[in-house]
Amino acid sequence: MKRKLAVLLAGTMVMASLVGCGGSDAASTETAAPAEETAEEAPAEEAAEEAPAEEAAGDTIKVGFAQVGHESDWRAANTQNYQDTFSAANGYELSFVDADNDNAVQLEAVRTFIQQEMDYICIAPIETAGWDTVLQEAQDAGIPVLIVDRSVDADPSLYETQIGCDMVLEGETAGNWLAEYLNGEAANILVIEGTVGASATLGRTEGFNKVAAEHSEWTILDSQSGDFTQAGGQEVMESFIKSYSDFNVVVCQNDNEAYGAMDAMDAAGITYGVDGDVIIISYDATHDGLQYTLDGKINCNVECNPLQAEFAADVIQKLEAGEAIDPVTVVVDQAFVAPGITSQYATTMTQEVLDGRAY
Ligand code: GZL
Ligand code: ZN
Repeated sequence: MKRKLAVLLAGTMVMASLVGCGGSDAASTETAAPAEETAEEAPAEEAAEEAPAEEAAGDTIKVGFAQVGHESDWRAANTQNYQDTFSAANGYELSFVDADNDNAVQLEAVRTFIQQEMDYICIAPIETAGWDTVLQEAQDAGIPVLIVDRSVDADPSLYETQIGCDMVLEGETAGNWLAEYLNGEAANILVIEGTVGASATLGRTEGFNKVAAEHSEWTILDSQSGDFTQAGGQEVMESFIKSYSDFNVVVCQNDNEAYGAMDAMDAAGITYGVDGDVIIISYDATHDGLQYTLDGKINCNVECNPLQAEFAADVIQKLEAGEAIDPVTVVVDQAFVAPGITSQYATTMTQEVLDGRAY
């Protein structure tokens, strides 16, 4: 229980920070916003004195991680990164639950972590909605919660921090690139969205639509959820092909959906990529997604780096030490385009760029 006292005292000073993530770049942190001091600022040394000697020695930290599932290559890289970071060698005991994209399973996993008296709980929320009650239960139990990867539509005082990419900016980047690439030409756009209600889906859609609204020559013909899976991408693309014949842009909200969409277009004899009839925009910039981009099959791929666990570990270490933490850590993104395309919004793919990627 003493650990939790140190934690509660520590969370009084807050700052926002940006962290670099470009796959192969070293993460850099700069303060993005001035520190907000709350009324009862507890000096860090006071909090540290509260921790008894044996805990200060750094015994194992028990972390429960309620992961979205295993729906995509991005998720697999994210899971591996958490398991590598929260290892026994690094002083952690990680309890990991793969919620298999099922909200009820994820909520149950968090409640189990509360019963097991975890020291910290990390949640990558499948959906933004429905979290207030269980977050209150965790807070009542004195267990600090970190919201990671995606975000929740809940009272921010119920969790310590949110770590993840700026999904709205990712959508805007995709839209801005398309406007630059089309240069005034008309676009009939189909969108294969991610999981319904996920902040990644909501943000990418909001950002892209914000740009689309500035282009009367663009029409978004349809958008349906492919649930961030390859099978989902293929199914949605197959139904789109049955309904629409005049589309020239397909936006896939992750690489696995793009692979499915490409399979469906191949089967229908529809060409895509830099030498095809259909422009493909994808998100995630995973290794295979960037290989397709290098091959000219995907025109533009907007990154979201899955290697985020060290930012979560940094927050936990700071809470353990009674230090100030940031309420939001934005994992900075970049974008990539196929060879032959130059863009103010994206890096042109080369084999060297692909070889330099960390995942
Ligand atoms: C993005 C992440 C999304 C990825 C998908 O941060 O939540 O979920 O874009 C993954 O690949 O399924
Ligand atoms: Zn325009």
